[in-house]
Amino acid sequence: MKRFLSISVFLIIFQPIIAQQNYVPTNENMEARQWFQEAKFGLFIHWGVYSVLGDGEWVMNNQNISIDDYEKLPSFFNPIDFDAEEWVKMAKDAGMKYITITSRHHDGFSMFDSQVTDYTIVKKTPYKKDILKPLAAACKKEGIKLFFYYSLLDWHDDNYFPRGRTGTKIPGRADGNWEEYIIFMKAQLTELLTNYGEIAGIWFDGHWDQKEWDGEKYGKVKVDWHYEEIYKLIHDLQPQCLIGNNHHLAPIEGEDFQMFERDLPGQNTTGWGTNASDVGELPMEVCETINGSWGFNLKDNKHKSEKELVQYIIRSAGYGSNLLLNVGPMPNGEIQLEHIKSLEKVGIWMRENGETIYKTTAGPVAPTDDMAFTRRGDTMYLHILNDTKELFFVENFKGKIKSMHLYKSKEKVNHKINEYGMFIEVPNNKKNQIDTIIEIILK
Ligand code: JFZ
Repeated sequence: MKRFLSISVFLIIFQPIIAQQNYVPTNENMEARQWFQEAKFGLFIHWGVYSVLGDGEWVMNNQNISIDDYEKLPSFFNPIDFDAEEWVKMAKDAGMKYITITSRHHDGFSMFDSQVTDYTIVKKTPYKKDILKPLAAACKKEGIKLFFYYSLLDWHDDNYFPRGRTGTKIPGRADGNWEEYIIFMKAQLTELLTNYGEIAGIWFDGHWDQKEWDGEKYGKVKVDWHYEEIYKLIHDLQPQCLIGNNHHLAPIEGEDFQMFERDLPGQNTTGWGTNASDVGELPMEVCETINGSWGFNLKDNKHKSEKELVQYIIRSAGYGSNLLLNVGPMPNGEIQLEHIKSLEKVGIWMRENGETIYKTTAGPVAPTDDMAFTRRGDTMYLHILNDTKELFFVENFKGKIKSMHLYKSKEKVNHKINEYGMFIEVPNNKKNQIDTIIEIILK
């Protein structure tokens, strides 16, 4: 009895996350992972009825807007200037290989035609049209892959109960049934994976809402997310579909890639991010905003510069990771001009230098504030991002070098390797403000 008790106590305290057990990715899935690993750059889109208020996608929680009041928003959402082709072309011209769009965010509003709820863009907005449909068609036409972001957390549905740590002050929420909520999510995921052709991946978010928090650290997860069933459902419907989950933990069985939110892999600069010890073996993706917000924010003018954006692509690639760069379209369906302009500049850089990014893996030395390495076969690219000295030092560099020259101009670069690392001589007038790329061919 005592033994039984301690086992049950153990199970309660360390409630395991039950994952898709004995998951063996199919060949299609392994190929998709390879494609993903090589793609390096994608567009994240946070778009929902919240854009009407111009205060980010968390506005319902942040302003404690009641269920009744928030339900008025869809009637103002009429994105007559939305043009899926334009978005996809913009992404493609920026050098992006895929798009990840919010099909349903924490506000619980479905941006697609769903039969299992009335709270959808088709049934509740004057626009009346599914936006994922034309987006899927445009992506297919342009050879861009499409991922759906899907929120596990829901501030609107009563069946999201027990409620999590967020949205607790939103008036008008009632108690509901968790198992019904799981059935609902599975039905919606089935729709998303049946009605839009091939879907490259599902990007889950919201797991952390159900983690206990004592003000300093997270505790156990309060609910059973049924990941085993959900992940299996997705892989049964579309085996190549890559599953990622923004839970900030080590990968759970059944997942196909690992994401890092506003954080380079394993850095945990936010404090609530992923620890270095939880960085797994799966393909990686870093996500970041183009200004300071995910959803459209009228007052956010902290637009990142071309230098910051390009350098973040390089730093991510230096960890072997993709960058998923976010824009939050406006309620009229347009993307802010500032962001279109930024992406155009990034696209020019990628056309000139993409060879040093796409299809590369992490280099021999981990990135520092001043540099990042990428590598393809015997060719390595040293990206000098921040250099004030004419003699650039790379610590711990080992390896036999056949030749070293500036990328593109092919001018020879002098270097010396000793037991501490490598010294590289780059005259100041040969340096580039954003990135000085040195091509190193190994023996
Ligand atoms: C999540 C979302 O809440 C956010 O709206 C956006 O979609 C982003 C990409 O992902 O952001 C988070 C996730 C977790 C925490 C904070 C923000 N957290 O654990 O504190």
